[in-house]
Amino acid sequence: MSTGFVSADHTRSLFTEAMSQMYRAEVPQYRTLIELVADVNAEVLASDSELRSRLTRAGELGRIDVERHGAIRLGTADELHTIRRLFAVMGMQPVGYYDLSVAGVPVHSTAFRPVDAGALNANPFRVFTSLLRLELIEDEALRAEATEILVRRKIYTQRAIQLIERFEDVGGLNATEATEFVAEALETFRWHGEATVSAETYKRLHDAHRLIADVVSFKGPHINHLTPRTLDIDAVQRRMPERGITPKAVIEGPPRRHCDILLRQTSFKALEEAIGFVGQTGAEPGTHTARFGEIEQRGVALTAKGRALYDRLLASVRGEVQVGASGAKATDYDAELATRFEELPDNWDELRAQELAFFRYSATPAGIAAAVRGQLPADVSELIEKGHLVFDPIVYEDFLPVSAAGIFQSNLGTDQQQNYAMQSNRDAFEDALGAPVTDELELYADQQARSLQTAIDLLGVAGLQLRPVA
Ligand code: OOG
Ligand code: NI
Repeated sequence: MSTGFVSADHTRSLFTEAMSQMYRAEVPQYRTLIELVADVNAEVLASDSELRSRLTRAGELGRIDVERHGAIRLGTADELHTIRRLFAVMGMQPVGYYDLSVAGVPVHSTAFRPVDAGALNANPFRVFTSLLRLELIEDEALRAEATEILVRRKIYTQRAIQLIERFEDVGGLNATEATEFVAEALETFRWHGEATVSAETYKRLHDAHRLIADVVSFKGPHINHLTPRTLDIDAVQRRMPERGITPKAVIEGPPRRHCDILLRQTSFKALEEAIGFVGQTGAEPGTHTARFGEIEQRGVALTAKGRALYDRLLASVRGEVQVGASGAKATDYDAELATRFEELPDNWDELRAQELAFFRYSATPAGIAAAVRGQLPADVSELIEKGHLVFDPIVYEDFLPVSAAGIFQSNLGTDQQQNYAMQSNRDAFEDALGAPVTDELELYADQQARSLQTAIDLLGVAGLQLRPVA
């Protein structure tokens, strides 16, 4: 029986498109960036047939052109609670907890995203969502003032709330409601050229931390950047200046490799945007710098073991070479990064055999044919060797806290490196959210295990050792 509901995937796709259109109008450089990324992706796909067939097998090829992540920064627990309900309408759930206060940014965050493979391939739209930690504002009077400003604002339209409630009550939205919901939800993310505070208040908030001013001074959590996925981030980084865009000095994350791992990201400097402050009389408008452009390249998801190795190698490079704000030592950093990462195997077989990364297994037609004749080896590695089983990397769908901090910082200015003594506070975050965040490693492990089980069922191998050991 048809419910008359559209799928959450459909609503999310409509929303992604609407957001992209809005951002295109708001930030002209975004359009330029999208064009550059599309050119580079087309070139890579034309020249790298191995990558093309891998993406095709994974069902990922179709999503690359629409793949985006956005970022927003919220001010209160209530705002975070409602955003969870809003994203749920679009099939997006909170995955992962990121504490950025360790990097001097007074927020903690999660990523709202689809979780199952079908939904991810339909449209993997994700939003890195941060909550300001007001308790990290030292000046008590300023903290109280910021809190008071934030509790007064309403970042969701009344109609958006009604449609969220309708979704929760009946379990879905029809096509008309979904379209209306997208338009209403979009309002929350719109840029507003008028601040809700005076220039003097803005300055005090800004002096405490630029990010505090960005969250507290405005009507809502304007979308801060919208990031396309490229298949060759080095090429895009190199070619940005040809199109009048200046990237940050280094690419965050792992070095360039044959087997891409996790996530590499780069961004270009924030825009300076004109702002009208409350009570402003002079002809000279104020300005605010927050929004920027970013691109990303995604690779295989690492297991806990692989991730520990990644974290150790990255920390050793960062301990050795600090890149200055002007880009000093960027070349040293890149060279050191490449050298240190030689310790992490750069071929798929080793990454799999050493259980450093997650893979999706499938039975080959030859394997299935052989299974009919019986007598397949009951060992994953042997099945792979004989061509009965193949494995493909599972793409990393999440974020990296060190990279995120680097992205935040390059766009906040360099004088803002601050150390917060206070502990991370995941419990408070989840309380505000009204739900626990999902552990991303469990999602990848589950996907790997299920793919292997399906392949084994198809091959009819009994008593097979399930762990993919060497
Ligand atoms: C979020 C920064 C983090 C990423 O891609 O790691 C981020 C922000 O600036 O609000 O977007
Ligand atoms: Ni980002």
